[in-house]
Amino acid sequence: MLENKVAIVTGASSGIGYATSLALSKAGVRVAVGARRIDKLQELEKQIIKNNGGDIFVQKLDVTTKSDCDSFADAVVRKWGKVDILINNAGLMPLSYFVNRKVEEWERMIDVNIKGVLYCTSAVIPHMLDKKSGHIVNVSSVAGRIIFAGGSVYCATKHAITAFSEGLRKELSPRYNIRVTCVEPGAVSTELLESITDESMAGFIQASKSMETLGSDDIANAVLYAIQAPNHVNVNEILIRPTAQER
Ligand code: NJP
Repeated sequence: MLENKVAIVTGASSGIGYATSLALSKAGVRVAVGARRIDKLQELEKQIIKNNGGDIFVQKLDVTTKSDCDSFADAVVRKWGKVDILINNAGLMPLSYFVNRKVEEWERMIDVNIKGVLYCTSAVIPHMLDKKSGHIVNVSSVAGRIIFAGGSVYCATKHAITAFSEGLRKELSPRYNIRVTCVEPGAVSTELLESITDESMAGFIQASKSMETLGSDDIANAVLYAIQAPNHVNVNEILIRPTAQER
């Protein structure tokens, strides 16, 4: 049922975005992948072509630049005539204690984790409204549900995405047949921890690394579950933790 659907995946150059792009392509979806590291996207392109000869569109995308998001969506529509699915996945998590005043990192999180999601959603909305169908998947976090010390700003950005997803659902699903899913992963083994520069988070990093975490494929499967559901089924929220994770 996903054959020939068109999906945009942001932050597709590593981790969850990379795995989700592969999984979507395997299911027959034409994937348009965006991120800043074009070399990584080209590796993904090679892998998709080698694995299943799937259709893929690669374009550099910085989600903090609204014009980049608009031109990405426009290019996809020019190529394939539509956008069925948007996976708002790009994000970063430079955790820090607030007293350490890592202002530039707060700003980057707000720009990527919140504004990037708004810009990309805004870029695809006109195309989905036109055909009265679509599916927007926002990758939030368990940090969009709970709050922990050292995560005040990250948790704030992810709470914003959880709230935005529910607002969007209320506005778009009943009126325009556009489904909205908020995926909230716990610890997943990816490059995400590498953005942490605050040395006082060493204990958090150690604890995360010593636990049996989820793999990116586990989240890709959750995304597939939501988008494969029949059109009358709106899977709104998926919270998924490693069994070993308490918080
Ligand atoms: O992390 P990572 P994940 N414009 O670092 C991209 C959430 N999450 O897969 O631009 C465009 O491997 C970056 O691409 P590049 C998390 O909050 C995770 O774990 O080339 N893209 C890369 O592809 C995030 O929302 C865990 O550097 C930008 C991607 O983002 C999502 O999962 C737990 C960009 C990050 O890939 C994927 O993260 C959780 C920009 N300006 C939530 N800036 C977890 N891993 O434990 C960054 O609760 N990217």
